Amino acid sequence: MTRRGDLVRLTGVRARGFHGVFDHERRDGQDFVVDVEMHVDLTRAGRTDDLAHTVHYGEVAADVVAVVEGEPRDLIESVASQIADRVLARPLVESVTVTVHKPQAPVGVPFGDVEVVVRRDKDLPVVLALGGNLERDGAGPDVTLREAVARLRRTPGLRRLRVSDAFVTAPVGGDLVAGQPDYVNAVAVARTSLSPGRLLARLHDVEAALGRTRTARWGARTLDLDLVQYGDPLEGTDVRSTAEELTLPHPRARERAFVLVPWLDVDPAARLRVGEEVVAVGDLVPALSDQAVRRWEDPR
Ligand code: PH2
Ligand code: MG
Ligand code: MG
Repeated sequence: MTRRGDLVRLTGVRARGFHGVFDHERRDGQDFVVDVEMHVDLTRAGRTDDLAHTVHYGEVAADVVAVVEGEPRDLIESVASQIADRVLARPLVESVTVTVHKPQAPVGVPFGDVEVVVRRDKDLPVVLALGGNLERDGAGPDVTLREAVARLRRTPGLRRLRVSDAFVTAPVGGDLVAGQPDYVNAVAVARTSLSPGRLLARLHDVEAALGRTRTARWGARTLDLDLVQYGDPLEGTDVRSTAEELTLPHPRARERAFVLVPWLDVDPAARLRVGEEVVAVGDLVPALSDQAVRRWEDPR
């Protein structure tokens, strides 16, 4: 996947602050000028004309001013990195460059400007569920899952991918899945700088490349890649969304042994947000013992 060059750039935000190492800087204050450059996928905002699909530059400017006018710091480096952290906390921002200028700095000789530049990428944990129950070109779902993992590993912006064992699971979904073959399921955990929407688009691309067709909802499939959780619920960085195209956390994960058992396999400390609570995945699994899940064994 190529990184698009879409940006939102806000420059010259000016505010008074009391940052600096010298007493007179702490006492008298001075102006700081800040530029913020944000990588945001603007495809959707451009198409829909909807502010919800981009970052609100007015809110970003208010964040900048709050940091500049806030707790005095010795270094503009730390002012810049505080601003970067706040900007990155916005769900759609994938990376940010913050420049803090200090045009009245006590440099001691005539000078034009002094500035520091910090660049930060988003880095959040994600949980992905993999599944499939149809052969593809004569190869079983286990082979398709391995190929999917290889493609996920090659995805720019997705790092440190770790995958559970594969599990053979009975189809869950009552009448909707009646008569379907067993599934092979696995869970991958990774870190990402991609926004939820961009990550989902990548999952759809990998599904399509590996033979997924979308006919009946919950129809048998070669490959299903679902985004289960984005961000860390213990740190409050998880994204919650009720949007139809991407509901986060995955609304049915909590009741599906075919997701929770592999997740626990790859991360015994796994936590899932359930409403306002954050629960240990290990505490959810015992109630699901009626769902058949067994570790897949390579027949070769
Ligand atoms: N996926 C479904 C519906 N039912 N059952 C199992 N065992 N595994 C799945 O991956 C699965 C399912 C819809 O995504
Ligand atoms: Mg699914
Ligand atoms: Mg899906």
